[in-house]
Amino acid sequence: MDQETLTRALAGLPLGLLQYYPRIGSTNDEALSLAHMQCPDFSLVVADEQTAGRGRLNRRWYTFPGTALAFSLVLLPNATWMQTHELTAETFLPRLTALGTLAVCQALEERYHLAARIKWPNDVLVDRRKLAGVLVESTWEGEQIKAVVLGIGLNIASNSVPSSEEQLFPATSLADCLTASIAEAERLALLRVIIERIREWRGRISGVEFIQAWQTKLAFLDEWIWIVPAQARTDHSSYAVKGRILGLEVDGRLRVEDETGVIRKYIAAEIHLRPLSTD
Ligand code: BT5
Repeated sequence: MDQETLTRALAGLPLGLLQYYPRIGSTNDEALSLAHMQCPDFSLVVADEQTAGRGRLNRRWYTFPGTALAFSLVLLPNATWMQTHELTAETFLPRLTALGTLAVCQALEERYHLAARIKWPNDVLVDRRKLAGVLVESTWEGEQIKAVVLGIGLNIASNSVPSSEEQLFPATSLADCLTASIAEAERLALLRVIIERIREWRGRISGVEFIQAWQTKLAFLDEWIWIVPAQARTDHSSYAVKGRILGLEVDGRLRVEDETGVIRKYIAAEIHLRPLSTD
């Protein structure tokens, strides 16, 4: 990949700036500094390698040279947008994470007929293995969100997958899912479709159809799984409880039934999900 092939592959998309880096710390950091410098809406940073890629709670995200997609989009949620959609910051940011995961799922389905699913809140799974992760970060001015950075990492080649000791959850790559090697042009074509889907859903992010589309893509829907509190150090924590995923609230909280039939609603920061068995 280089700036020229990237520019060509994304021609016609309504991007602000388009910046390519062969190697960078984190595309989210670069996008956040562009946002601080008041870059135009829908600016995009793409890298072929990240040396300090990160996930949630400052966990590492590995992007080995030329093996994956790693990119960050700057979205400017202007006041009109927020008001029109009657969304508060609490309900807005989870939807942006969903915007990323949903766009990735739809792009994978469209291009390769893969049944990709969202492991709430921010992972994309294929065959119950993690293929992509989404990290949303934001900058604020007082009570107002100034800019949102939507970062996506997606494993393309088999050697994009970190060693099993580095995987919090079993991981995979597009090449492994398709049992084929993925050409450079295909990596770029997939990037284009993901960005197109983000652009389409972005304008409809407040509607019920967005929540419905998000819900239909949920992994483990109607299944009993482990609900692990976010503070627990291990997945096998004695604090983990069994729950059955029922769906989503309109504000993006996950609705879960516990073993006694009580229905609980969780926000993303409170829990993570693990299947009962890893078969
Ligand atoms: C995520 O966090 O899954 C969000 C990842 C977002 C990465 C993108 S790349 C572009 C942009 N720039 C950045 O710096 N970040 C974004 P989380 O759910 O917290 O998962 C992190 C965990 O995933 C780690 O602790 C590892 O166990 C695992 N992991 C790391 N690299 C991986 C990879 N390439 N494939 C699968 N799992 C990985």
